[in-house]
Amino acid sequence: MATAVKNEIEQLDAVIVGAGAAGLYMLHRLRGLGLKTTVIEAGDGVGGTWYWNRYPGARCDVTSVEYSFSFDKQLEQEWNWSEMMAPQPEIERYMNHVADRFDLRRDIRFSTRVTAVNWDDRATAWTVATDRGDRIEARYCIMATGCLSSPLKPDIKGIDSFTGVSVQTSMWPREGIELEGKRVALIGTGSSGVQSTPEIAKVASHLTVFQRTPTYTWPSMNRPLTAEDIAKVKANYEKMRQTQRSSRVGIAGSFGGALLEPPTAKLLDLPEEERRQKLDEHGFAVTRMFADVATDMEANIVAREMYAEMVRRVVTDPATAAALTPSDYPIGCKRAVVDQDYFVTFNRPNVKLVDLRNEPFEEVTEKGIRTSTGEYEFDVIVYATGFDAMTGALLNMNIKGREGRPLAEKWAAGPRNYLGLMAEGFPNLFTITGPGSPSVLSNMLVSIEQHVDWITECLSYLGANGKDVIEPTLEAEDSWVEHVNTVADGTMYTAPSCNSWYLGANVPGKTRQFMPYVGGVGVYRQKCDEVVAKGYDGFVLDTAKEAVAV
Ligand code: NA7
Repeated sequence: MATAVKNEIEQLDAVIVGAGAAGLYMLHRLRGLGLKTTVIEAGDGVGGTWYWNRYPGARCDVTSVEYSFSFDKQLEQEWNWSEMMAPQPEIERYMNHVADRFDLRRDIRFSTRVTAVNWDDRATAWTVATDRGDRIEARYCIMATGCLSSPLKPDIKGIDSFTGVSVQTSMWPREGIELEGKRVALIGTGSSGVQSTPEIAKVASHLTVFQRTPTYTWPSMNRPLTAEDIAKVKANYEKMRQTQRSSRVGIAGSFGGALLEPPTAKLLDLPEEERRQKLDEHGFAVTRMFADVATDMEANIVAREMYAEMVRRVVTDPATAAALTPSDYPIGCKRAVVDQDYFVTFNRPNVKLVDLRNEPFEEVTEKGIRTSTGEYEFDVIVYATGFDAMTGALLNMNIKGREGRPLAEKWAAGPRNYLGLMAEGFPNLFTITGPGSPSVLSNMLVSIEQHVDWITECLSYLGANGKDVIEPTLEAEDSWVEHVNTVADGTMYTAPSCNSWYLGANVPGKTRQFMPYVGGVGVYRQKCDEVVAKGYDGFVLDTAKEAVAV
């Protein structure tokens, strides 16, 4: 695509990258401060995750009423969620409603990608360049780029030679993909693969699921919301929001939607007979009902056996059931997947599981996929192969801080920052739900609002105190990184047998480091607030340098 080159440098107060939930709310708040702001968005619409991930079955795993903005009481009252866990089109509609309601679109540059972000010490500002020729100088730069927004396409030999339709779940076209009556391959059994499997199986003539690692997935409690449910929620929003903000994962447990606080009972305390009874009574959910499953490997192994028993109860073919059962990593290592009818789908005559551990890929061919046992022919190949999580989008933007130091260099051995919000050497650059914050371990909307509010208060404080620059000290950053690592140690998230995108383990060559903050949403909020109460403890606040004549 030819790009227009604009010579002049635009002068603004702030640039926000990304028009998902974080970018939209950030823009709204910065307007409130009177800052001249632009949002740069790669897509041609708003919604971020909910703009890109249009695959069949895409659905939020948090209760819709809780996965919503709290900043405007009228917005809360006028929007009606139709299901307990909203499907992608409904969340995308909600994001569009927010954009229109607060008149946000006029400050968003759509279909535009950031190509470089450079700190200019003399100007005390960031220069942001885009693929459409924009050059913007702004004092503040806010990355609202999301945690799961840099898609990974697997490195399989011959991947471009397939003559049918190839599609990634995270780049599903708005006009959809014709799957009716087609022979479909699905690669990947994380959340995206698990959610799309039952939906594709319903319409495809045949679905072949290629699995490298089986997944722990729990049945969703989704159901339509009644008028009574909605009325109850609307009468109680305020209390629900308070509970969310001080909770562990940003969820208040509306309609029993999630475990509000960790369980306390121990699985190992239960005699065998009672374990059986609990399994009969609660099914898969039993494996998430006991405290020691998250902390004691012995309990975790017992829970895994119970999980395997449940898979055997649902999946009729014993070999398929065995292949679908995780065995070599603990429950609680990866993000819990929530599904609707995943395992039972493998009982359909038009669905086949290929276990890549027994039958590895050899190549993608013109007609389909060849494994070590033969060639399968397809009309469509769907890649549900995940993301370069948490750091991918940030590192792809070519960010250079003080003295031209690339963020990629600073983070070569894993992300380092203070409070997940700012990194030393990168003044006035904020990351919303960055690594080192609860982010993906929480209800994202709650964590997004907390970060946006914190940043807004910070910029307002700088203005009120005649300051122009904020940057964390190296000491504050080091001690935060150490704290993030310490709280993750000893959890199932960092067990030696655990390989997750939280650890960067899904990206070849990425340093193994647990990226989100396990300490909990409430605890984290308190820590951020304490930093503010102590006059931005751990940060250096400064005034802009005089511009030097060239
Ligand atoms: P995930 O959870 O990272 O899942 C990606 C899946 O793709 C996973 O099963 C991978 O297997 C598989 N994969 C990746 N590369 C390959 C290759 N080369 N061959 C075979 N299989 C492969 O991404 P999702 O999009 O499903 O979910 C991400 C988050 O979005 C999710 O946690 C929710 O928070 C929403 P592996 O496990 O690496 O063996």
